[in-house]
Amino acid sequence: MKPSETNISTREIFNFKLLKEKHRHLIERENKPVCESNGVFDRFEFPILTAAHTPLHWRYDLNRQTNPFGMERFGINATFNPGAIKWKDKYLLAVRVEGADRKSFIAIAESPNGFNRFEFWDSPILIPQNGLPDTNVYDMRLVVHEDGWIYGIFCTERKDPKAPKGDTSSAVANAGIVRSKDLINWERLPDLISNSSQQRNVVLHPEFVNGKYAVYTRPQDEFIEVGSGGGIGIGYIDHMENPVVQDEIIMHQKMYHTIYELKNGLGPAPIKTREGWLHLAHGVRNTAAGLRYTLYLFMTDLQDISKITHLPGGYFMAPNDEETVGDVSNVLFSCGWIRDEDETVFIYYASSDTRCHVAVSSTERLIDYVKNTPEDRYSSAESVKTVLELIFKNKGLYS
Ligand code: M1P
Repeated sequence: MKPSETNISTREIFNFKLLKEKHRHLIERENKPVCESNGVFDRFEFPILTAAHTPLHWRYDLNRQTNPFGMERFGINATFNPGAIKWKDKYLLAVRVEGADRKSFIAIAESPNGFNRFEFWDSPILIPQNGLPDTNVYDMRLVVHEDGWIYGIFCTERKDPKAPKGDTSSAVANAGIVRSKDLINWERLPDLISNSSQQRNVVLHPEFVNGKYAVYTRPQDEFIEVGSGGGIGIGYIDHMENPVVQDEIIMHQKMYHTIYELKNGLGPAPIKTREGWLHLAHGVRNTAAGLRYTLYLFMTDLQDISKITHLPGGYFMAPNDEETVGDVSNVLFSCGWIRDEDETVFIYYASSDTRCHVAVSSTERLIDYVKNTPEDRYSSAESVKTVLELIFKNKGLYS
């Protein structure tokens, strides 16, 4: 029977109380780890944040008089690519929230334990504008720097002023910078000044290096294509109030027939361990079905932070089951992780530009992974040799 054939009007069916109960139920849902057979990390049963987790008062006019049909007034399309920090004993994510209008904004969500009951703060962050208004902002990496500020570096996207008439899609990406002491009041600094026409995936290193700020960059020639300059870069800044990147070099180049053949970019700021700085990044390759984004790990030297000391071959994490499908399918992307006091590492990642997940590991497990996973040897024959070495090592240990 169609609703119009019943005697009950939509107005009578709509029930704000029920809507609130369902929303609360979703936020308080249990979330258990799912043991992976690879021994490196454990995923969790459910995504930790989806569009449906966003507060009802962001989406609905909750006044029956002005919203008699109980319509959503502001649609939310997705929640993804969160930055992360532990702050005052709470696990905080700076989430990329994308409206139905395609504009992204950043909102903080908080959990008491790092793996469930993530709940958005009352309102999203209103990022102050500098000279050139942002059209779109996304992918904020949060870093507590040793200078005492919490920095948020994000991508700011604007229409390309050089786009020919009629070209309504060419854009310019750069790194926008804000800082705060309380995550509520944000100061906008000038955008990154570098030699590249575009930058994305810019991440601040948490410590000074020879008295300077160090930034990981990803110079690119075009908005999507990195072109000739691709790779994860590193450069140095004297003062964040005038963020001019000096001495930028590429420390991890994209490479033929690897998981980062087309492009790569750093995820969150690195974690300092006794063995070196642990890095999480994404690598992109092309397939007949479109781009495939996977996550990989590497380690850099404690003294020379531009020197890679360990680079396991292949991906660390790839889209799995439900994760393969979404607005931009076949994508895993990460901007945040938290190393806890007991050395648990919460890895926050998003799947297919749609939803946020967590996987759990530990500093020890990740160090073991980067040190003992064989490197990519760049050909099928060499990969077979890697397998043969393991088979030989295991002789007598199986069956
Ligand atoms: O759609 C996948 C990702 O594409 C961009 O990342 P990158 O520049 O590294 O390719 C970003 O728009 C990112 O937000 C998005 O998840």
